[in-house]
Amino acid sequence: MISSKVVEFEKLLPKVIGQKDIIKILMVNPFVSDYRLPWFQWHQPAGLLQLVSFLRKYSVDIKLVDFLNTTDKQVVRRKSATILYSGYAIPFWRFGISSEQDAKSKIKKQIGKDWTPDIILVTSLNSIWWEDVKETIELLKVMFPDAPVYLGGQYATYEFEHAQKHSGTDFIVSGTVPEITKHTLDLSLYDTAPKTTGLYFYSLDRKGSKIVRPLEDILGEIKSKISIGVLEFAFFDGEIESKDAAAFTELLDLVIKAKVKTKFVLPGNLSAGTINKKLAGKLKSAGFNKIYLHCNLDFNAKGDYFVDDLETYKKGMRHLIDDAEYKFRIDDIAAMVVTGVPLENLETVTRRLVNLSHIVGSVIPVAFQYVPKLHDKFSFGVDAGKNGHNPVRKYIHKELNSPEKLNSKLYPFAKLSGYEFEDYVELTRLATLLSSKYRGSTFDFLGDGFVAKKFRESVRTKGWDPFKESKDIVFINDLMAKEREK
Ligand code: B12
Repeated sequence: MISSKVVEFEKLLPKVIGQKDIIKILMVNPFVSDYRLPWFQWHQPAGLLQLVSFLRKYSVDIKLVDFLNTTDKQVVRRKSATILYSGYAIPFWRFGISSEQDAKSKIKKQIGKDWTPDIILVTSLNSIWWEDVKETIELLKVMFPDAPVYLGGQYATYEFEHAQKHSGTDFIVSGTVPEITKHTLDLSLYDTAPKTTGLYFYSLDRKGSKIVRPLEDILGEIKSKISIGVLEFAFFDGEIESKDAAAFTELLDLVIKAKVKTKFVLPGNLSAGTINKKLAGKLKSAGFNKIYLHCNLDFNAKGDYFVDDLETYKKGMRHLIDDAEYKFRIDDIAAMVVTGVPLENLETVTRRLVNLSHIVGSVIPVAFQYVPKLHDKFSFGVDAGKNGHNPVRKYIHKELNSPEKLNSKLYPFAKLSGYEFEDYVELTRLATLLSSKYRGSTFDFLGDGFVAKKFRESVRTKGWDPFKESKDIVFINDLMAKEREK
C-alpha cells in the first residue's frame, strides 16, 4: 500500500504557478454513495470554487467536474445495492452518475477533446464518502496518468491518516486553507449557473480564527451572482455567532437598502438565542424564507447536553412571529434536533422534539455523525470512576473502524445506547408527523385547540387504550380466521 504525501497549500502553489505559460488544472467533486442525499441542492464543492477565485490571478486554465451539480429537481442516481439492516431492506445509491461508464464520459464531456490536465485537485464533502473519492481518483489516474492528484476537503481533514493509506491520491492537503476563505465561490465554470449557492459570512484569518467578511464584499457577491441567474443563497457558516448578530443585521440592512430581490436560507447556522427584535425584522425583509434553528450541543456536559432551553426558543420565536410577522407552523422555520448521539437518552430527545414542535412549529431531526479528530475531544460517556474508561471510543474501535461505518443514516450508536434501529425509525416517523402539514400548517399536539386537548386527554387517561376495550375490537386476523372456519 502506497502512502500519499502530505503537502501544505503553500507548497502546492509553486506547482501551479510559473512552471508553464498556462497550467491546466482539473478540479473534481466526486460522485457519492449513500442511503439518501437530503439537501443535495445545497451541496457545493465550496473549497474548490474558492480556489478557482483565488487562482484567477495566475495563468491557469481550469476545468471543473462536479458530479453533484444538476439543473434538474433531482440529482441522477443509480442503485448500487440493497442493504439488509435490522429487518429493513434499504437501497444504497450512487448519486451523481447513472452507470459506471457515466463517470468517465462525464469527465470527458466536461473537459472536451485534446485537453489534458497538468494537475488534478479533488475535494470531498464528507469523510463517509471516501470510497467514492478513492474510485474517482483511480479513474482519474487511468485517464490522466501523468497528472499528480491532490486531495483536500473533509475526508483529507477528518480522516487524514486513513486518506493517506487508502485514497490513492499523490498528495493530501489537510485542514482549512485560510488564505482562500476570503474568496467567493466562483460559479463561472458551470455550464449553467446553479440556482442555489453557498455563501459565507465569515472567512478565516491567518491563524484560522473566524472573521466577519467585509459586508460590502458579501453584498457585491450576492448581486453579481443574482446577475448570472442564482435564485437562492444558503449560508454555509457553521454558526453565525450571537456576538456577531449586530454585524449580520447590518449585512441584511445593506441587502434591503440595495433592494436585492432573492431568497436566503439558514440551514442550521442561527441559534434561537441570537435572534432579537431587530434581526428578526431584517431577516423577514431581506428574504429569508427558510430558517432552521441551530442545535447547540455540549458534549462535555454531565447529563443533558442540549444547550438552549425551551425558554430561549420561545423568545426567539416571539421575535420572529410578533416582531417580524413570520407565519407560524408553515415550516419555513424549524428547529433542528440532533439524534443518534452515543449513549443518548431517547426519552429526552423525544420530549424535546415534541416540545420544540409546539414552540417552533416544525422539527428536523439531524442524525449525528461522529467526526474523529473533532468528537474524540469530548467526554461522551467517560466514566471518571473507572479511570476515564470510555465506552464510546472502545465501541468505535471495535464496531465502527472505517469511515463509512460512521454514516449517521444507520444510527451506528443505537446498540451502544441500548436502542434498536427501529426506535430511530419511529423517532423519525414522529418528527415527520409533527412537521407534516394539512391545509398549509402543522398540528400542535400540545396546543389549546379542542382536538389537541382531547387527544392529550385520551393519551393521559388511556381513553383509547385498545387493550382496555379489547373485547369490542375485532382485529382483521380474527375476521379472517372466522372466514376460514366458515
Ligand atoms: C455548510 C455545511 C453543510 C452544507 C453543505 C456544505 C457544502 N459545502 O456542500 C449542508 C447544510 C447541506 C450540510 C449538510 C450536512 N453536513 Co455539513 N457542514 C457544513 C459546515 C458547517 C461547513 C462546510 C463548509 O462549507 N466549509 C467551508 C469549505 C470551504 O470548507 P472545505 O470544503 O473543507 O474546504 C476547505 C479546505 O478543505 C480546502 N479544500 C477543500 N477541497 C480542497 C481540495 C484541494 C485539492 C485543496 C488544495 C484544498 C481543498 O479549501 C477550503 C478552504 O479552507 C461543516 C462544519 C464546518 N464548520 O466546517 C459541516 C460538515 C462538513 N457537515 C457534516 C455533516 C456530517 C453533514 C450532514 C451529514 C449532517 C449531519 N448528519 O451531521 C449533512 C449531509 C446531508 C447528506 N446529504 O447526507 C460534517 C462532515 C464530517 C465529516 N466527517 O466529513 C461537518 C464537518 C460538520 C461536523 N462537524 O459534523 N453541511
